[in-house]
Amino acid sequence: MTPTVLILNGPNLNMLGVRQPEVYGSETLSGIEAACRSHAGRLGLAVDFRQSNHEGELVTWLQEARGRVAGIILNAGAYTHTSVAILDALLVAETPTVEVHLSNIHKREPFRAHSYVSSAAVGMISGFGGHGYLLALDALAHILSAHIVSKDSGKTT
Ligand code: CA2
Repeated sequence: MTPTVLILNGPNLNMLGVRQPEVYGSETLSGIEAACRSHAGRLGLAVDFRQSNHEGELVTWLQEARGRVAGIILNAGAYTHTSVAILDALLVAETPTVEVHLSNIHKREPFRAHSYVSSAAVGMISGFGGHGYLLALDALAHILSAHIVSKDSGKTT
């Protein structure tokens, strides 16, 4: 069965391409979704792509990810910097997670430099615009293939 990657997007990311192109670029979220779907297909992965402006909905989707998806790509938007609830839900999910940000969060206001999500993620990609989602898919494909190899060889990682 084709492994599924859940790609979750937090508040205001539905406004991409409509406002603030100087910060977030001119790509729309549906353009990023289309690029993710074709890149994931090349990597042998399926994509479940979602966006919500509601913290609780993101938490519920992360809880439901446990055992259902092989990996998670998370751009929690502004909740990155505020949400212990999303961090806790990620810990519940126990699924390899790559954190993504369109902008370089270390080059902006100091409050954006701290992420609650990072401590539950395998790693973070920040500052490459929509291309960051494709880099995150590459990273997850690599992690998942390493898992399969280590399971087959009986070795633990
Ligand atoms: O760089 C990122 O991807 C962010 O996660 C985007 C969040 C921001 O709060 C984080 O610090 C970094 C904001 C997403 C808002 O997106 C908009 C897009 C167009 C117009 C207005 C907001």
